[in-house]
Amino acid sequence: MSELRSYDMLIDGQWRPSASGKYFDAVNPYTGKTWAKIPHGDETDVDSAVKAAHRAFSTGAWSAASASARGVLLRNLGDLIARDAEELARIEVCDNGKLFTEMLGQMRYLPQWFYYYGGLADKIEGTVVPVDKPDHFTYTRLEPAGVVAAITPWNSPLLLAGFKIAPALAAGNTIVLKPSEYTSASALAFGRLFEEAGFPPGVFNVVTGAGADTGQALVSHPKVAKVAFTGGEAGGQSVYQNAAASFKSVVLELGGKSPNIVFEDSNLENAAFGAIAGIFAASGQTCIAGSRLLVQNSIYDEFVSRIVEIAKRAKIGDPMDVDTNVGPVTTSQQFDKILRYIEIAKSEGATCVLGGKQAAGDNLGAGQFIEPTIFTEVTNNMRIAREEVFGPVLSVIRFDTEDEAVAIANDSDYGLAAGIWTENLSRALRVEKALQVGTVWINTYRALSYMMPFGGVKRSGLGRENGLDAIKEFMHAKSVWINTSAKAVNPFQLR
Ligand code: TXE
Repeated sequence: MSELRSYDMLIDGQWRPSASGKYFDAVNPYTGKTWAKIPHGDETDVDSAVKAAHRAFSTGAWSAASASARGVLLRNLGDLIARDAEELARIEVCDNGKLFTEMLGQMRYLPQWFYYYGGLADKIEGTVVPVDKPDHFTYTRLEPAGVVAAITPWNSPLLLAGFKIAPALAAGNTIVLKPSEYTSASALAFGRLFEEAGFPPGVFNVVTGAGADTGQALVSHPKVAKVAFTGGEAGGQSVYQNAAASFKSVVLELGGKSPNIVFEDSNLENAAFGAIAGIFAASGQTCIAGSRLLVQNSIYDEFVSRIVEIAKRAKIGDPMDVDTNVGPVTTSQQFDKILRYIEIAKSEGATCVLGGKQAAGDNLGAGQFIEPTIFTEVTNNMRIAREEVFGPVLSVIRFDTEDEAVAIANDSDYGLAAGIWTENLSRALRVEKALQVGTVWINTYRALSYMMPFGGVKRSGLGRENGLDAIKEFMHAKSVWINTSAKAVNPFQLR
């Protein structure tokens, strides 16, 4: 995008600058240049957006709409996302530097969240309970929580927003979205589609700004009922604490240090592709990165040679070029952090067999690139095996037995995902059962669907996104008791 763009925020169906008039820069990680100006929302803007969402929730067209009518609007929105997929993908690449092919794939898939939850909106039923109290008829009604704060990161901005927005709207909630300060533009472009789809004003609002001020003000706002967050551990902890102060419930999708386990009886070619896809896709900037590759001793050397050969062929360059395999790192902070971890790994005694530095060459824009990096002889107590790097850095760890592989895999503060590569079905199922994680991929990696629950255990988060149950994360059951007896009851007795 050549001209400098300027965006407004979406509050109560209106496009506005921030109350303070301040803007911050959206910087293209490939060119290093500012490509857009984004309003810096503060507490005043957050308050206006939450109040608008609260009004839309409690009065007016949205609160009066039937679940079927909400479903129609969600499906309309899905159609509009499909229509604008290319433009939305281009905006995201300008902001996060990930490959255009990946972001376009995400934008073409995103409508499915709105079709799926649009279809589910009018299929959420309460229950009649055969209660053990005579002369009572009892039922539950599932009600929306209220105003949902959706807080999203920079790596897959709109896709991860869709995980939250589609089920929350289907359930009848209203939304204030605060996208990452590094990737705000696609949320604002997405906001334009709500009016066109027919949503009443205030149902969907976008406030842009940083986490520590704008994000915190949103989480702490008394009229927010529920917080759905994807991001790093520190941000997640702060969100959890601030939400607890006002008794808000949360869904937290945080980081990972996922083990990708290759047994000697696997299809080595498939496993090698799976290992590479697990870490170098998206330059490793994904929470589900298979950053710990556990390889059985008997095939260790052969397998390392295979993955080094494949990784060497990766084409580093312009993320808009469809032939590029590895794009730039999204932020300068992230770039510095990855280089720091590479130095830590070297100082801890890991062997760098590929990469290990900033990439050099033509067609590398402003140069914010890290070479695909592979460390061997990593042990699970090293920091490179314990802490989330969020970059194209793979740690290869040896194991001898199945039990040892499971013990290493589970010896982590995180529990988001894991991969298992074996042709032995019994082994696959045994190991899957033993792994303490939210998702297991067997002979595949990084597969994702709106239909499959997604989330972590341990420090990887709380709650689940996607799938049938995700809609209930945004609802609560109201219990209704009806006395069907004609008799007067003793007022001093518990019924
Ligand atoms: O995430 P943050 P950052 C990991 C990765 C990365 C680290 C930090 O390891 O190096 O997290 O990345 C908002 N109250 N992941 O700093 O800060 C923030 O504005 C309210 C994992 O980019 O967690 C943004 O909108 N909001 C990850 C969102 O939270 C707050 C994806 C995420 O930002 C807040 C990205 C606060 N106190 C990085 N602090 C994944 N799980 O996919 C921050 N925010």
